[in-house]
Amino acid sequence: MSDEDDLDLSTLDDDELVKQMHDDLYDGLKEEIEEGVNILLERGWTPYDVLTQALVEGMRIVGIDFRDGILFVPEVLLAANAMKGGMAILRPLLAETGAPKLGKMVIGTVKGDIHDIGKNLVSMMMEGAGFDVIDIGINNPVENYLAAIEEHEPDILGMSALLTTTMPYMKVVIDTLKEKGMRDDYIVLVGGAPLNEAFGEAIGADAYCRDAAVAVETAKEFMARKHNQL
Ligand code: B1M
Repeated sequence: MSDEDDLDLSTLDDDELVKQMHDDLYDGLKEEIEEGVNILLERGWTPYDVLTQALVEGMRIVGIDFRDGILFVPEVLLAANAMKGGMAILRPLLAETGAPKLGKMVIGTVKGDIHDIGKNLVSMMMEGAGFDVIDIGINNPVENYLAAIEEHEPDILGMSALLTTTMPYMKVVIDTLKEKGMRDDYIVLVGGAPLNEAFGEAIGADAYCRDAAVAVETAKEFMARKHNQL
């Protein structure tokens, strides 16, 4: 057993614990991440602060070393699994606001893309802000989006893409909506690390959302405009 295994997370102060959680996320230690999340919550941290400062920041560090060839897919998968363990604890807390329902969103990651952490985070934050969210998962061809919007009749269609090779597929979905004369029935919001505002505009989305908090604000703004038009 290494020293690391013996470490009692509850003896660390907040800063040390958050740093340790970044290391534990890097090492894919799901149980330790879950324990760290619980300790921070017990210390009075808000779920949002735990999410952004401990988990999202930890994943940002993982992303840098993945990009630089220091970490590989198996390790990153373990890190993602640990992150999801922490997110599972936070999800009900973020959704627990009791806010009145603001609208409905269907969201999914586009075809060819299996990244889902960012999308899940957006779903959590949208739920927390009072939206009904129907998450159709990863690797979605246009047919899946069409089926989901037909079934659930959302106000908002959200799409996520993390790869430069999959982000153009968002345009396929939007163009299909246009062909079917349905484009203007939905607020289309897009997001994902390789996107930017210009891309969102070029493909005909209503808005590009840099992160989950921006997605919530943007969704609220568009819903307010929609209600004013009715
Ligand atoms: Co992948 N991967 N990955 N990966 N992966 C990236 C995206 C990459 C940038 C890493 C790198 O090289 N630096 C790179 C893409 C390069 C490029 O396209 N230019 C990459 C690559 C290359 C790959 C593979 C091709 C690797 C391989 O197989 N050789 C492969 C592709 C698989 C596929 O999809 N077909 C692959 C696989 C994987 C794993 C499976 C190992 C794992 C995913 C696990 C999972 O998601 N369940 C993984 C991970 C974890 C990453 C990184 C490290 C982290 C992504 C993440 O979860 N970030 C990523 C590096 C990076 O992004 N810097 C990387 C944390 C998350 C909270 O942020 O997803 O950006 P993000 O979401 C944010 C915002 O973008 C926004 O809000 C979120 C919350 O604030 N947002 C939205 C996202 N979606 C939104 C939707 C909205 C609104 C806002 O709708 C309204």
